[in-house]
Amino acid sequence: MRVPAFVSNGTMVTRTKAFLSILLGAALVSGHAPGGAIRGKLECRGAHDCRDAVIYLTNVPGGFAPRGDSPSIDQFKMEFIPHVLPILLGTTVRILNSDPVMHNVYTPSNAGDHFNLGTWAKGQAKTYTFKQLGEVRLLCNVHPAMEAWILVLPNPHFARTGPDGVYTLRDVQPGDYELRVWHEKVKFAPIQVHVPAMGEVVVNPASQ
Ligand SMILES: [Cu+2]
Repeated sequence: MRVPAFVSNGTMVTRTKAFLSILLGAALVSGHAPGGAIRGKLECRGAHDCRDAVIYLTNVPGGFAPRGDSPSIDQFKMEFIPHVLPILLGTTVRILNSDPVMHNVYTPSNAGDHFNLGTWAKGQAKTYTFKQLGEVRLLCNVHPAMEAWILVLPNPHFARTGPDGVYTLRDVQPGDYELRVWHEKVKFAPIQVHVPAMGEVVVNPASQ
């Protein structure tokens, strides 16, 4: 069986499975899809599991405005929750302290303009609007073990994984894209993806 060029996988075995999945997916959604979908499962060699990876697309044409609501990061039981937050460029993030101790929030990252939002008490929150693409490492200067990541992305086509590494990017217009995967511990090579007019593409990225 000829393997279509728009399926990218690590091995021939998964390529064949992926092709069958494409046929099935095309049959399920044909006729009423607003766009295609990209879905799959990560393989995170070298990491404990695949949680908190971010799958996203680059070179998506068009302008994208953030939604009105502000996603939140909570500081709870001495952790930032969630540990990884992907956002669209221009999004305002609310950072809340839910602990009975003071927490600080600062970043050494360029994409966060090296901000230091200060230190605040339980029940209080501060906001920051992210205006540069890239990864922002969040830290607390009171508790060195606290760490989180915000990924500032150019379009809303992104997903964050749970431990199983399964993801879906929905409502992607037909076209050619570069799919990238960010993970705190392991690296992935970019993958070229073609999204057809109908149906879905299965892409199972494996870490390097
Ligand atoms: Cu803290």
